[in-house]
Amino acid sequence: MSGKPKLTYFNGRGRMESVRWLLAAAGVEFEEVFLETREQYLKLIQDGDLLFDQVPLVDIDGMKMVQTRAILSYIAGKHNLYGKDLKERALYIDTYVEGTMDLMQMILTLPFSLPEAKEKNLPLIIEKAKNRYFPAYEKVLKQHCQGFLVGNQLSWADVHLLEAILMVEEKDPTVLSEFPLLQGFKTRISNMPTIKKFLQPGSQRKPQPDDKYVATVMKILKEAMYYSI
Ligand code: GTS
Repeated sequence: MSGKPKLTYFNGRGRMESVRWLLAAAGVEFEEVFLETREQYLKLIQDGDLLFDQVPLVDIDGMKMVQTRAILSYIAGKHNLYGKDLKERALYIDTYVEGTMDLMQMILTLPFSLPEAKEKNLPLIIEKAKNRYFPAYEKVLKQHCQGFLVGNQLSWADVHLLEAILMVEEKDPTVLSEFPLLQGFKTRISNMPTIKKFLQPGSQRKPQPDDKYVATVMKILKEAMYYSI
């Protein structure tokens, strides 16, 4: 075994994309196994690798971890991206990450929605980004004045917020126009060497989900994954 974390998921963003982002930001190389068939997924269940019969699955430091938040907290803690004390973790980093997760979750589920729900929900998501989430992070940056959301160094909260900003900008490129501090934040964090590398073409960052990705996930999980958000 190479010692590199091994990520098992579909060949697309989904819940695993934030894990890819965080490992990349920490400068950690990782391997990926892509699920292409239902048999592969059933075998993971049979082998006892999926505690709740769900992916993401990350093989790291001799552990087979499931549950995205648990995986992300472990990586953040291991690589000094999780604040300097309990207060920084709970009051700030966990809180900010939960906010960006709520925003990202709405976008992640969009491709699995029925066409009419998709049409209705996209403007609502952008409206929420502009009126709820981005004003909150703009305020934090204004009050904190350190260039980062928490403390004076990069944390999981910054990496997660940048991922969320880029996801929303793919849907509405003007979304940051009213948020000057977030614009500066985006430029600064995007230019940190490990993150800059991850943003280059050819990295393990995944593209926006297309119909093929949605069909593969649905074939493997055999679920009618229609969400009504
Ligand atoms: N809370 C879990 C996490 O965050 O890891 C949820 C994981 C989850 O629902 N995974 C889906 C799954 O394996 C795949 S996806 O939503 O990430 O595309 N579902 C199978 C099932 O039977 O629930």
